[in-house]
Parts: sequence; C-alpha cells; structure tokens
Amino acid sequence: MEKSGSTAFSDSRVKLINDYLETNLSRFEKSCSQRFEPLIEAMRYSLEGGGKRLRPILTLSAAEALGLDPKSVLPAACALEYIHTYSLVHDDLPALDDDDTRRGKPSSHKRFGEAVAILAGDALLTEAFGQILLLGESGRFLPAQILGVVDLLAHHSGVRGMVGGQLLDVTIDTSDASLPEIEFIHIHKTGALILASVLIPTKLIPLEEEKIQSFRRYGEALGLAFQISDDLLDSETSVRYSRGPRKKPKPCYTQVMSPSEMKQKLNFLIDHAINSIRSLGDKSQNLVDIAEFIRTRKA
Ligand code: GRG
Repeated sequence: MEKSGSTAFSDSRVKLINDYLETNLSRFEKSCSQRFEPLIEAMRYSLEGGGKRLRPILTLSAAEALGLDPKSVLPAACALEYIHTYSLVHDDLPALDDDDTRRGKPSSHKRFGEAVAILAGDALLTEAFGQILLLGESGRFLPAQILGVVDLLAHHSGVRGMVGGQLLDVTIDTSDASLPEIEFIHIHKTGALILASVLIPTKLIPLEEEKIQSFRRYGEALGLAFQISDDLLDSETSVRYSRGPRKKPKPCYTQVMSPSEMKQKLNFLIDHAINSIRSLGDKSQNLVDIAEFIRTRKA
C-alpha cells in the first residue's frame, strides 16, 4: 500500500500497518469469488488512500504501554482502520456530506459510483469483525478476550458511538446549538472510535480497574482533543458546510468558542490525556508523542 500522509508517526509503524492491511486484503481477496472483484477494488482504493493511520497506531501504542507485543494486536488495529475507512466512504456520499474528494483523490462514489461505494463501506464494516477474529491465530489470546474486543468495537462504532453521533451531526439545527450539544456529538461521532482504539488492548490481558480507567481517561480526552484540532484546522480555512441535503454549517466548536478558547481547551485536554498515563512510565512514550502530535498538528 502507498505510504501514509503522516509525518508525525514513526515510518516503520505506519509501514507495519500498511503492509498488514495489504497482506490481509490480498489474503481475503483469494477467499472471494473473482466476480466480487469490483468490491475488493473499491475497498482497496479507500483503504490505501494515504490516511494518517491514527487509530491503528493508537492501538499498537496502547498495547506497547501494557507490555504486549504491538504486532500481536495488528488484526484489531486493521479492523479499526476498516471501520474508520467505511465511515469516511459513507460520510462522503451525496446523502451525507456530498464530498467529491477524500485524501486528495476522488471520493469512492465519484470513482466507482454510489451503489458500489455504499457496498464497499458495508463490506469494510462487516469484514472488520472478521478481522478481529484473526486475533485468535497467534494463540496468545483467549476466546473470551477476543469477544471483549468485538463487544467494544460494536459499542463504539454503532448506535452508542460513531453512528449515533453521525445521526445527531446530520440532524441537529446548528443555528442555536449549545456547547454541551456539540460536545455530545463529537464525543460520539469522532471520539468513540478513538477511545476504542486505546481500549482494545485492555480487553486482551487481565488488568486492574484502575489501569483500565487511566486508558479510558487518556482515550476520552484524546478523542475530543482530536475533534477540536480538526475544527481549528478547518477554521483556518473556511466554515465547514455540508454540501449534502442539510446545506447548513456542520456542528463544530467554532460556533460556540473563539479560536483562542479552542486552543486553551485543546491544551487542557492534551495535558489531561498525558497525565492520565504518566504512571505507566517509558512504555507509554508513544502515547505521549501521539497526544503531542494532536496538540500541534497541521494536517
Ligand atoms: C457515516 C457512520 C458514518 C460516520 C461518519 C467520522 C465520521 C463519521 C465522519 C468524518 C467527518 C469528519 C471529517 C470528522 C472529523 C474528524 C475526523 C474523523 C477526521 C478524519 O480522520 P483522520 O484525520 O483521517 O484520522 P485520515 O485521512 O488521516 O485517516
């Protein structure tokens, strides 16, 4: 797969993820009838679109912070990227944001047509759950632990997480949205999958509740911080409008906070995220670096 657009994360880690994604998709492709090739092509097109791989990198780094071999969680990291990619493919559709481009290339429906883009998103979501089961191949994890990952991902990517947040995002009347309302949407739409990325490894080893809570605090703060940094980046360009049926500004922090208030909140959340995992010591350095990247990111 082509190199990610990331400049923030270790090239070797991004390469590990990209190689795994490609190897796995090729292996999966071999198990499918050739008649389904157009679907595989559309899945591959969006998967290799040059994203930062933030979510899988978080999973690998959280595993490392817990003393697990990061490679052992690659199937779950890959599942997260499948779910993230499906959400972007569907978000770009005419019924939602109606975006012609994604990551500098034509969006999936522009390249393959709406029907195939919808189905490619459906396939990415469905196959993500098949990917998680590959955690079992190494023999390192118990079936109950793997089921814990399935439960976590279903919770955070579905109605109680990303999809629920997306519903509110497309239906809210942004003209008088309050800060708590906007925050509720972001916690679900964007934050939930980021939180799940951090929590996955906590499902794979026996762990005391206090440690799980420190990962949760880190993941929650980082998820919200990521959305604020995204809104800040957008505010430097233009108001975020949806071209889709809504034809109104999308809910974002710029409607309820000034850029300097947003920067203050971003700094507060990043400090909180880093402090939450300090007690894990050197093993959590990559998690600290990711938080610092979100504090200052320009892309
Ligand atoms: C359609 C069910 C469904 C959900 C869509 C996440 C989402 C929900 C839509 C994307 C809208 C958006 C731009 C949200 C802002 C935060 C965000 C998720 C940005 C994209 O994530 P990055 O920056 O993307 O990690 P890359 O391209 O680096 O993978």
